[in-house]
Amino acid sequence: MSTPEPWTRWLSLKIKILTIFPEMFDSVLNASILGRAREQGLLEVTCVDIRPFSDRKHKNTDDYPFGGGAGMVMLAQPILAAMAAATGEHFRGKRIYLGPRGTRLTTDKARELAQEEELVLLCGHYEGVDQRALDTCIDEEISIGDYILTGGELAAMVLTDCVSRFIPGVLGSSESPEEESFSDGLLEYPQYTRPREINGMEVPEVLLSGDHAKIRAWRRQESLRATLRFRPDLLATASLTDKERRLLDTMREEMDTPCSPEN
Ligand code: 21W
Repeated sequence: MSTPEPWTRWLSLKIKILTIFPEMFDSVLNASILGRAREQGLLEVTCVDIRPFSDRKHKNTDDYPFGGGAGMVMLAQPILAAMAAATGEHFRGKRIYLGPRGTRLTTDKARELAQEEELVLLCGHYEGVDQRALDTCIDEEISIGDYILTGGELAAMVLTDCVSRFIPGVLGSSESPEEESFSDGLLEYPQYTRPREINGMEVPEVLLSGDHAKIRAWRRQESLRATLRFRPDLLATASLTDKERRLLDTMREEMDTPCSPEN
């Protein structure tokens, strides 16, 4: 057993997920980094099944939309009751609805949500949720991107995963949530591990040199190259030195030059 880091006691995030499909969450929350974070008590995630809160005879959670149209709408009553049970009397946190019209989830938003004591995530399913439930028990509506899912459950898992990385101690002590793609506005550099050669492909020599200044410079250069190639839009807002901007100009010229025996 390793010695616990000093922060294991004083910061933890509680997340309650309101859903009609609690079983969808089991494998995701128990595996890998999230599973470890929960074992360490850094993250407390519980799923609240909405269905038992329904006061209808067959515990229905949805009904036909007033005004007609395709699909079903989730009932306000079981959601309001489940939310009341999840928040109790002295709730101090944020109640979030995962929905396609919400504001887009970003790294900044995830960092901000990790500062909360408690989050309640409401997952809709089918064609959505009775607006009166959203109006009275939701603080914020969040979407994970411009594509249509079948429900909010996968979005709640994405949000839980990406918020958890900002809880101190969740990542190993050598990893930082700020050193990843997007945090400094650039994409990540390519990585290599053993063996040194596979199918005739070698690991870039500099990574074997042991010269850490040279390795850092190479990685920065390759981050710039990857960003130029895959997400050139990010370069407009990345903080770059004049030297780096000149390097990018050279890379752009190389990209525009077709490969031929003459050049
Ligand atoms: C899809 C719910 C479409 C509602 C009014 C008139 C949560 C999501 C979801 C879903 C509709 C997220 C309608 C990105 C997503 C989610 C299911 C709209 C049709 N309403 N982030 N017609 N994309 N999706 N219903 O889909 O719950 S976060």
